[in-house]
Order: sequence, then C-alpha cells, then structure tokens
Amino acid sequence: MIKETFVASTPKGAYEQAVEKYGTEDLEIVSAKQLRYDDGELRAEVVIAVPKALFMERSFGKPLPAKYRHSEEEQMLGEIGELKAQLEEMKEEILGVSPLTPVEEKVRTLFIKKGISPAWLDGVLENLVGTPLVGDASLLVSYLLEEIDETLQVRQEDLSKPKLIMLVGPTGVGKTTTIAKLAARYAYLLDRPYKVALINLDTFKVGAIEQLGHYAEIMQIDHYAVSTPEDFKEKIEALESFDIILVDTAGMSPYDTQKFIKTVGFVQSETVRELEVHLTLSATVKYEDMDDIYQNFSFLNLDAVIVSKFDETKHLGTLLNFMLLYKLPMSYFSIGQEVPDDLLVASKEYLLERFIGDVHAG
Ligand SMILES: Nc1nc2c(ncn2[C@@H]2O[C@H](COP(=O)(O)OP(=O)(O)OP(=O)(O)O)[C@@H](O)[C@H]2O)c(=O)[nH]1
Ligand SMILES: [Mg+2]
Repeated sequence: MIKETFVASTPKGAYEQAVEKYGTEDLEIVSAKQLRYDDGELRAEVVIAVPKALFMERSFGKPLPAKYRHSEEEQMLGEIGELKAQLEEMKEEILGVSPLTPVEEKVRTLFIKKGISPAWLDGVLENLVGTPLVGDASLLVSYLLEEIDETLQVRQEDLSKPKLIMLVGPTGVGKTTTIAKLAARYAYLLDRPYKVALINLDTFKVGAIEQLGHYAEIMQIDHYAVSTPEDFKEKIEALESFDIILVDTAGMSPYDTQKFIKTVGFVQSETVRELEVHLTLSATVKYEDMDDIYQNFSFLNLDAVIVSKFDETKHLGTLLNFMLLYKLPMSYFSIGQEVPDDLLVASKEYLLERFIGDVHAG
C-alpha cells in the first residue's frame, strides 16, 4: 500500500481532495493532523493508504512499469512468509520443539541480530535439512555468506556510450555530494577525460542550486537548473555532445507524494538518451524504513543503488538485507564526505568483508 498525503487548509478539504481523486469515500485513513508549516500557516494533512496500482493509475494515468507490477503481490507473499515464520516460532515455543538444529538456531539468531530477515534465512535453511552443514556452525556461516555473495548484484561501470544518470533518494543521504564525486571521477580521474554536464532538478530546497553550482564551478563543469519535464527533455537534446550528464534531484521522504509525482514526470519524459536511475541509500538505513523506501522509490524505475555513508556504521546487515530482498545491482559506494576521494566503484567483496567483520564481532 502507498501512503499518500493530502494537504489543505482544513482536514475536510484535504479529505475531499482524496475523495475526488479516488472517486469514493471508502478510503483507508492512516492519519489526520493539523501542522504549522515553516511559512507560519496552519495546514491539515490527511494521509490515506491506497493500493500501489490504483495510486499509479490515478496519479499518472499509467499502470505500474512491468518490472514492478508484481511487487505488491511479492510484498504480500513476503509478509505471509514472515507471518508463517512467526507462527512457527510461537508453535515451537508452545510445544518446545524446533525443526532447526541447535547450530541452525544459533546461526539464524546471529544473522537476524545483524539485520538479515527471518524470511530470507528460513528460505535458505529449508534446503539444508539433513546435510552436514546444519551441525557445524562455521560451515553454516560460510554457506550463508556464500549464498549472500551469489544473490548480491553489481552493476559494472560502462562508459562506452553516452550516459544520462539520475540520482534519487531520501533527504540528506548524499545525492549532491555523490554527483560531485562522480563528476570529478568522470571528468578528471579516469584513463581519459569525459565531457560531463550537471543538471539540477531540485527546485524545492533553498540553496540546492548553489550547492551543486559550487561544486560545478570548482571543477569547471557546465551546470543547469531545470524545472519542467519539457525543459529537461530539451536540455538533454542540447547537451548531446556531452559524454555524461548527471542529474541531481530533490531529497524525498517516501511519503512525499507531491515530489514523487513531479519526479515521475521527469523519469517518464522521453529523453534522447536512455535514463539510468540510481537510488541513493544510506548504509545506515533502518530495518523498518527499508520496505517503504523500496516500495515508493520503485515508481522511479530504479536501475541501481548507490550506497552512501558507509563510514557512518559498522552494521551493514540491514543494507545487505535490502539488496537480498530487492535484488537491485549496486553501482557506487560513498565512504565519506570528501569530494572527490571518498567514492568507490561498488564491490561485493567490500560490503561482505565489512559484514563479516560485524558477524565475527557478534
Ligand atoms: N559521513 C558521510 N557523510 C556524507 C557522505 N555523503 C554525503 N555526506 C554528507 O551528508 C550531508 C548531506 O549531503 P548532500 O549531498 O547534501 O545530501 P543530499 O542527498 O543531496 O540532500 P538533499 O538534497 O537535501 O536531499 C552532507 O553533510 C555531506 O557531506 C558519506 O558517504 N559519508
Ligand atoms: Mg541534494
């Protein structure tokens, strides 16, 4: 389900907007509150929960892109899986029996503590019944790490054809900083200089244009601010001679419907070169937020994930879990604030080594 927020001067007004959009009063209201905004005005926010397909149809007049069309069903299956696992656990507690060996229990608990979801672990452990692995903790840990390694995907950096790369993601994850690092990498740090231009679509945040412009001026890279999908399309055409165009966007909370709708407009504009959308995700992402982030940002036809703020945590289980569940390839890692140094091309080894360090610490 998508949580969509309607804003008006009164709760009734906000509710009526929702009724008008969905043509029914049979709406699931999640919350309704009055808030004083930064401009001093009091406004009412009504949040409703709507099925993703319906939201997509009513907001954009289009069904969900094929690659995400099953995600609600998959999400439901995932939730049922989790529920089944919880029921099994309750049954075991009541009956005092577990289908898992003591070694499996111990290793499972350790991985769950580190952020890996019970549903994923149980799917793997199910296939190990009767094998020697279930009686040997270190073998079992190696096996699970191997499974994680096989499931993770990396997107190779390929600059052989003209690129159009857009970074999207929650607020403050490091999109603009990463754009600056990527721009420096492509323009100055590779085997040959690539011709790079920057486009800023963030017309929401005060100072956003100056922030990106500041980096662009230091690096002597062309930069532009664009505010409509039509201008975006035209600008991409005008920048045809550039090897790489990097596009910065406004940070969005997963519930920020207005910004999503605006950004979907850019993603769907038929640009002359193929658009790659990279979700920027902080390595410090919370387990409870993971699903909402994926469900909402998947509207933007994600191609890859850039992981930022690797330096801010030792615990990478939740991030790993995100990659295991949603199977998006990783493209780059941001490992600190320094532009351009703190950027790595994504590698499974780097992520797994850090995770293994954490597992051993546990
Ligand atoms: N520790 C650490 N800080 C980072 C990293 N990447 C970015 N930051 C810092 O995070 C803060 C926010 O970075 P921005 O690049 O402005 O983030 P953003 O996603 O563009 O933010 P919005 O546009 O407001 O959504 C800045 O202080 C950056 O220096 C990183 O990899 N590690
Ligand atoms: Mg930014």
